[in-house]
Amino acid sequence: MKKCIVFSLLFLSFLTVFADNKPNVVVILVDDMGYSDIGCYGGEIETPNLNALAAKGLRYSSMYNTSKCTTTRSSLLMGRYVIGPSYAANYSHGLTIGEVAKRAGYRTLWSGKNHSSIRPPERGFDRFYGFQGGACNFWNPGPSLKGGGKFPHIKAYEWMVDDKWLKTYIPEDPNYFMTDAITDNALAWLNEYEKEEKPFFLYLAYNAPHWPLHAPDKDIEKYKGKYDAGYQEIRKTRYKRMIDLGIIDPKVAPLFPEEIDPWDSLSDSEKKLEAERMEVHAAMVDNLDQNIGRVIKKLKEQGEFENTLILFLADNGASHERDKRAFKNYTPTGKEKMGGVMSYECIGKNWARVSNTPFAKHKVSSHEGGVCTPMIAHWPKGIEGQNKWFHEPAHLVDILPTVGDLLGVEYPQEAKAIEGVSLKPSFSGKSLSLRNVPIGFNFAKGKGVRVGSWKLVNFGKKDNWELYNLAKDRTETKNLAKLMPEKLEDMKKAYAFWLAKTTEGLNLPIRKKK
Ligand SMILES: [Ca+2]
Repeated sequence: MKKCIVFSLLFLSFLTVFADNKPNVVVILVDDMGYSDIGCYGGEIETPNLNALAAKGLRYSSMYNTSKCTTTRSSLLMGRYVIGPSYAANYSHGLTIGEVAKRAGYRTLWSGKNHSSIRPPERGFDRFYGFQGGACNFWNPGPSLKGGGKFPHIKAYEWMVDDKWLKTYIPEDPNYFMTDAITDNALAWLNEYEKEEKPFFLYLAYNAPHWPLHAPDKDIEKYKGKYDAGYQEIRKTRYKRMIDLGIIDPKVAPLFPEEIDPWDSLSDSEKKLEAERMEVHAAMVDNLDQNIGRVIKKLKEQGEFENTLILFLADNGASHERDKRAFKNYTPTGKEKMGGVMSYECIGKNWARVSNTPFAKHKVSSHEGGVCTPMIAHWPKGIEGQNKWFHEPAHLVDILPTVGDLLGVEYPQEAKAIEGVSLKPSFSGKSLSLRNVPIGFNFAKGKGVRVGSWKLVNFGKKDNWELYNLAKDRTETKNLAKLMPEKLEDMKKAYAFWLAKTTEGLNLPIRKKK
């Protein structure tokens, strides 16, 4: 540890000289969003700000997460694979991404969702606004309406607001909307630290478009009628748009068999409700894009945009969860305003599979629809070229080593080794370094490993592995397990190796399910 401290002190002494060259870093993580929801990945949802970042930056076609909120968010924090279903993690084995940035003398800021068991101010973050848990009512995360009254509040999580921990949080502002509030806090910090010499690391951890489906009326209004054509038509249209935009090659990425209920089997009232659900989902993504636009505007006003690395990605694929409208002790009357504080809606499995077009499955699956996320990297001073794609597989455990690499922080050897590799070579179109452990997946029923173009995957079946060559079959449509038994065995060994490396020496505490 002494070496590291000496190194850090030496590094800090040079920091003032090199401060101008060090980029700011903004990591934007969104929640339960499908691979093709945003415009620059083929979606019909209006996302002009993200599209502009993509047009001037770099898009990743095979970026992976862990298929679930809490494990993704913990993996991003620690630069290691945190696996499920026990939500077990050990945060004492190394540095958080905030601690890495802090070692480089950065101002470290985190606004939004946590969903790990650490407390951000104790683990490298100067400032934190947000909540410790998973899902919230976007209009009011507290346990009751202001002034009292029942409503679908999910769970009252611990919050930090204005640098104080609160057991629950009922906002004073009658117009409070969480996506806006997460941005407001981040912008206030950027104003507060504008004159400061040191660069900043900002983690914008949004919880949209996770259920419940909540959005401002003006944003929902834009999407009225847009989903009336139903699951099959919207999915086909998306797929065609992805081909037309050159995002996928239909020869190697056929549309995965749909596994979706026929739209025509729904009654008129069911169709209306289903279409409205997707309208609000679209509004939530649109609203996210508007908020990201506010951050971009601020960076431009402050003259920081050119030397800020912005990474945008999702924590898992679109969610199939909770098709039913009733929630715990709250049963809706059916008259609640869609998207409002009293409503509790989810897109459900059918729309989730549309959101994840052209891939298979959804959140918690290790198939591509669960684990593959869009990712945009934008950094005019650090990324060569514009409107580029990077096709090698990468995983969000790579983000911490990327930040360490860019900021010049040596990861302490005493700590459990990080498992990702730096993404910096991708910024100039070069291959990533060879990995010590392959990219792997394990959450509940989902298991998998990716080595080169090969992927082994299983969803809930005992030793019933599927094998795919993603170079020829990007959408996992041709299972080669029976045709290629030797390859299958090799990949099973790779998965076992990954699982052993991921868990070794951590003495993971197992959190019992309540
Ligand atoms: Ca999530």
